[in-house]
Amino acid sequence: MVQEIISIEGMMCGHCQMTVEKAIRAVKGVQEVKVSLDNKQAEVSYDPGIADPAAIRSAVTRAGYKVMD
Ligand SMILES: [Cu+2]
Repeated sequence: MVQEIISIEGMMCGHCQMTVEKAIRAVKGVQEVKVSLDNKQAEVSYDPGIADPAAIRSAVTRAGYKVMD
């Protein structure tokens, strides 16, 4: 399992936080997601054999938010 922290821009409220969390959780291979509105980041644990970091980032983008790294 790989753990990664992704910086995300554009989250304004708890709804945004939930939207991002859901979007990342829907990526195949993602085990655990914790999105922090205050820190503007997502802590993601995933199986690197199944999920790839690009898929996680594009899920955030597709949800309407911006990945900062
Ligand atoms: Cu919001």
